[in-house]
Amino acid sequence: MAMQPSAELDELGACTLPDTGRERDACLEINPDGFFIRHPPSPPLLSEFITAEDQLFQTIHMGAAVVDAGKWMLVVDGLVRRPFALSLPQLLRLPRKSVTAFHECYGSPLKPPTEAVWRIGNVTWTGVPLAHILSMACPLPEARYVWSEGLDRGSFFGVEADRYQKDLPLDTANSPEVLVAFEMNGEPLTKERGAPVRLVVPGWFGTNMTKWLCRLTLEDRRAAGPYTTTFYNEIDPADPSGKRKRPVWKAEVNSMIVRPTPDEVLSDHDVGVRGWAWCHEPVVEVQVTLDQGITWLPAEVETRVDVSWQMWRAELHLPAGSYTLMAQAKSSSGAEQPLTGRRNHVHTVQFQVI
Ligand SMILES: Nc1nc2c(c(=O)[nH]1)N[C@H]1C(S)=C(S)[C@@H](COP(=O)(O)O)O[C@H]1N2
Ligand SMILES: [Mo]
Repeated sequence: MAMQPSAELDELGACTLPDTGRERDACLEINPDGFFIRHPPSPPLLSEFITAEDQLFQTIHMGAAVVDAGKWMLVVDGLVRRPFALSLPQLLRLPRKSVTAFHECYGSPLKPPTEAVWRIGNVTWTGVPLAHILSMACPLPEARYVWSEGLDRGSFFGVEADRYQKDLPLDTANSPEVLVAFEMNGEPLTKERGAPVRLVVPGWFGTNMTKWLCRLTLEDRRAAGPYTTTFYNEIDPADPSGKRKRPVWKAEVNSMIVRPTPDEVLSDHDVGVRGWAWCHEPVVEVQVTLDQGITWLPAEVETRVDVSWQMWRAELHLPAGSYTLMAQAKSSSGAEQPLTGRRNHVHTVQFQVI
């Protein structure tokens, strides 16, 4: 029989709350300080299903938190009946699971989302389902959002913040694939990935996956910090008035071409085209064109594993010539990549057959 949530907390020896803000004492320093991006390798180099740690992009707004794992704790509070704090050994005793998911950065929150940035990879995360942790706290009926806080602080393009803070609607927070994660690809998180613990929200843009996680607070409204207000709200491309904003939450349908590589010269007339496609929901169709979209040929799309990216392939027989290849993915609700002008527009690769 499943243990009652509070019995599980007692069994773990989880403590009642520390004084407000004491969880932040686990941050020893911010080092290096300031904005940092590790750019991803170009699409042809992302040919493996699982992206290795050293091939996966990194995005850090204010600086990397250096965390003392011995002092680290996760506070769960707000609109709950049983607020509590867990140490790292206590977290590691909870039931864990692994989820394979694409990992995508939305791109700069300072620029309009008109260009493709290819900050993408696909990895396996291991952690405790967030739903499990939330259920131990017995959320009150008025709770609607989970606010998450990171131990980092500082400034990002002139905007000061005393913490990185994001929010998730409670129904998303309770989906079984959302994790309070401590491993990536079977290894403990590195400092830059958010060690010792980060949030992972498969299918949602990376910005929602708070690194150096230290606090989860249940609230009845959205969070009001810079990372949920000033940054990471965009004009909803589906709004006919072009004014309505929406949070940068679910990743849109997208794809990229891995083979042929840009400007490749192929002597074989049988050309194998390969790429990845991904979306918060499964990708059901990919088509390719060699004539700017006048005629499209279907590609074969692999089934998704958890929330992974999906390989697609097309075998073409081509006479000698110069080619411009484009690929377009469609997701299960019928969303398609736009042809131009948007961060997820179709990828184009030019190559030659001789
Ligand atoms: N605490 C904290 N979490 C954060 C960030 C950050 O700056 N601070 N950057 C976010 C952004 S924009 C992205 S895309 C992902 C990147 O995760 P990665 O660096 O492990 O690839 O982390 C997110 N989580
Ligand atoms: Mo990002």
